Amino acid sequence: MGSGAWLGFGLTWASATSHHSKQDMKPLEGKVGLVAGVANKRSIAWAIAQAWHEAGAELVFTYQGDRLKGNVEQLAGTFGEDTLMVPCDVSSDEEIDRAFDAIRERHDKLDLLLHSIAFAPKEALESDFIQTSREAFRVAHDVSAYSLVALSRAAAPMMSQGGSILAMSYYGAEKVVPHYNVMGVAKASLEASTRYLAADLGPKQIRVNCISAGPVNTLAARGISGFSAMLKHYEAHAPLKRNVVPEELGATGLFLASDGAAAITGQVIYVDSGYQIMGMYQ
Ligand code: NAD
Ligand code: 0WE
Repeated sequence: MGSGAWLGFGLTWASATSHHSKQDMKPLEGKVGLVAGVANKRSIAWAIAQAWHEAGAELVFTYQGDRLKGNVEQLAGTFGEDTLMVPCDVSSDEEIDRAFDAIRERHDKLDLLLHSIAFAPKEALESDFIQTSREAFRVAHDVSAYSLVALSRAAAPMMSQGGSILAMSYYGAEKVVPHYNVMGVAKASLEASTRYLAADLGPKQIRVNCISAGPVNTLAARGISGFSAMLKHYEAHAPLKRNVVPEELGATGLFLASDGAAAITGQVIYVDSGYQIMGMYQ
């Protein structure tokens, strides 16, 4: 009989014998997570942070710069006044080093890392892909893909009990999506980086996965011309005939961080109402 077997008095064996049994614990109790990419309450990073927090994780937040400091303080502050928030522009090695110095001062280990960061210069998302400048290509790949490698390298030595690294991708990594352009190429690099990192870090029981999300109305999506048409397109053509909601990205982010996903690494999990399976539209 398992340790969770019914004993007949409203108690399981585990809860009768321990105040902190595994059965009573939230799935991420005792875990420490780093969340990179909260800009505001609509951010996908915030949805996943809320799911991780509700599951019992203690979270640290990094933000891009002073412009977003207030937003992150207001949101993450609701998790407790002592929640650690550190600036980290991921295009700077020095800022990444400084951020991890601050994290090591507070925490002696890390279990979870969320990378929810992307940027390409606006003009690269407006003209044809063939017009992409050397500089726009460099910036898109630096901020949106290389940063996962850099953050993983900094985080891994703190993940001494294993860990889960999660990054956000999009369908434009594998198929041409008009105007997504160099961001699609950078997402392809992010997904390939996920596989190579998973291979490097697997022996340390650190898992690395991507969620490929359907379109969500966030700051990064706002101002993309034709974005509301894209939401309508998914509603019309995705198998589930609706768009994804941020809570669903939170739930999958929690699953991938939890023991339920203990043997899943190097994968891209689609949270897109099934859109990715379609080859022609009905
Ligand atoms: P968002 O604008 O809320 O988040 C993007 C984040 O990237 C912001 O917090 C911004 O500060 C950060 N960032 C950009 N450049 C940075 C830098 N140099 N250093 C540090 N941080 C930097 O938008 P979002 O939609 O939540 O985007 C989060 C992730 O989800 C991105 O990787 C995006 O590609 C991905 N994604 C978004 C959608 C969508 O439709 N919104 C769909 C699939 C995947
Ligand atoms: O990854 C993204 C968008 C990321 C993004 C957004 C911006 C807007 C502001 C990266 N760089 C910038 N640069 C800016 O100056 N998504 C998955 C959302 C998105 O963006 C699109 C999409 C979708 C979906 C752009 C064109 C077509 C589809």
